[in-house]
Amino acid sequence: MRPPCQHWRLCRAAGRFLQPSQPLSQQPWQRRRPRLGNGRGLPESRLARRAAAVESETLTATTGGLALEVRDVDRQHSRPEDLLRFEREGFFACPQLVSQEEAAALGKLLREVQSSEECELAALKHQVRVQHGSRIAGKCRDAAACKAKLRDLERRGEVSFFQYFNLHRYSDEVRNIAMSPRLSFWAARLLGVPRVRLYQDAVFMKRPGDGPTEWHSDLGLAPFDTNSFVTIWFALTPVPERGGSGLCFAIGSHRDFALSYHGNPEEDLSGRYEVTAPGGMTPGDATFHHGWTLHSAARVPEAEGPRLAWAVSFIADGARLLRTNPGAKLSEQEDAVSFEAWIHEVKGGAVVDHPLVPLVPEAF
Ligand SMILES: O=C(O)CCC(=O)C(=O)O
Repeated sequence: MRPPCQHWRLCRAAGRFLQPSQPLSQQPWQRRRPRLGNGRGLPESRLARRAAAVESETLTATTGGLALEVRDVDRQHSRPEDLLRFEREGFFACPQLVSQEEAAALGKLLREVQSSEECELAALKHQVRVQHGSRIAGKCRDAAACKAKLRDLERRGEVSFFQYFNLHRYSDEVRNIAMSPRLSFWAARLLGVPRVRLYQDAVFMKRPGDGPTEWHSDLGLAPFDTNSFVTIWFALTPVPERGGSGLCFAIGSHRDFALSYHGNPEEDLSGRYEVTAPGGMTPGDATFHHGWTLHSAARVPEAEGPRLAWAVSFIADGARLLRTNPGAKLSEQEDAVSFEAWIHEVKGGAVVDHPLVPLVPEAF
């Protein structure tokens, strides 16, 4: 039996799903994940050059000693009945998608990259942008200025958790892992498509005292006219069976077409879905969720250390950009960092074929 996960009621507002414990007018309209400054991390030209170089090179998937090839167990665990479950429920748990040793190496690599001055500053700016808006974030030139903007919020326990977006744009090693055969095998299998593109990755660091992850679905924050979007979420630190901060899922919410068709944006969705969490996780365990699946995560208990997770999101190759002014529509979304650098180079309604949304080499 799946353990119930009932820490929040669900409510729908303007397409987002938030904690109704706050008055609706004060809802952040986001999952309160910080956004990265200007969304680029690196200068655009450097980014594009790096992206193009990696796309044209053959990926060996052996990065820093970490080889994420497709294993027999991956094929065995992606039988038609497993894929059907994902299709019906909108998520799927995959114990040891990477082994504990691989998870330790991955965690070490990600921590190294995220702790670079460049990434730390980007994460801090993102946090300021989420909490104070882009105008104020734009004025924060360095880490000290960002921290000063966050200090009072932190004192009041109002800082949400830290996010380090798109580390694959800073590190070829991270990029090779995000685009490895094992991850793309699963992404393509679950979506039922021949090829996928890497859209974004993010390390989510939630410390005791940080906020919860509010109910949301990833596709609501992304500029694609597609339903083919999947996220792989890795635990990099243990998630305890009870009181942990793994993801909770609203079962079947990704195919609740009646809600988007007939629903009322202010509706309280409590009781509409069965809500579940895969329970305790050890580093290397992963969950996959569909782009429309509503998900959330609790705060980290005071007695614990920071919870680290890495999420990698893919879209089907061939997915199109939203037709009408997607940049403007989504520019205040917290995931804008993942598309700001390239969205103006793709026409509305066109197939997304851009080096910053790289096509993953076929893995199987
Ligand atoms: O790790 C979290 O708490 C949030 C993760 C999330 O929202 C996602 O992977 O889409």
